[in-house]
Amino acid sequence: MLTLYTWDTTTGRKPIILLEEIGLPYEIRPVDLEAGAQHALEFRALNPLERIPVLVDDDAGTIFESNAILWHLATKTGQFIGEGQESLQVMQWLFVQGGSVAHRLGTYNLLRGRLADPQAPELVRHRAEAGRVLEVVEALLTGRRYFAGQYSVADIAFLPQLRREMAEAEHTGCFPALRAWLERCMARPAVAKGFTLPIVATA
Ligand SMILES: N[C@@H](CCC(=O)N[C@@H](CS)C(=O)NCC(=O)O)C(=O)O
Repeated sequence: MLTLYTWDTTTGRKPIILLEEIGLPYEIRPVDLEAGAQHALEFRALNPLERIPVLVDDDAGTIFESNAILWHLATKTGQFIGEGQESLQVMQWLFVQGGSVAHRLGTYNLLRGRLADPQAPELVRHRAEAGRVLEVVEALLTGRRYFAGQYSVADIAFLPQLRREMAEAEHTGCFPALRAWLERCMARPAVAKGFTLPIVATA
């Protein structure tokens, strides 16, 4: 059995999308971050970092860190992991997303919501960093349909944050290749379901 501890956040949606793609049965255990459930003793026993998502795989053990969960499920099932050099690219983009892009887009999103002055120096700096990320992704997707050639967990890793970012008015009319990629991904039933599935206890 696969049990996913998660919540309705960009990071928390990633493994749901993949679980919907691969079609293995799984259960959801909501971890209400607003209520502080991530600090509960039982949850800390699963992830001492007190962060969602966490996957408990009865066949393999407990794993946290969203992109590690994606990698685990993809290698376990042999799906969405790429072949040959594509697989190397999949791993590369997982590390890039988790190691720097998540932080850059996440920090910018946070500051945008907090700082009223659009010219606040901190906001300007982070807008530039986020913009650089979006330009790199736009250039990449201008030459290919998905991050690593075929649709893979690399796309799933980037999807929730890039979807949120593209919904911002400031990007209206920009990044056509990124938007086309987003539409391709959103047309997949598992992706659409992964974004809308209620995060409620399923067992
Ligand atoms: N790099 C981690 C980030 C995990 C993370 O920051 N999760 C957030 C929700 S998106 C969380 O659990 N926050 C709880 C808290 O801040 O107390 C991953 O990809 O899994």
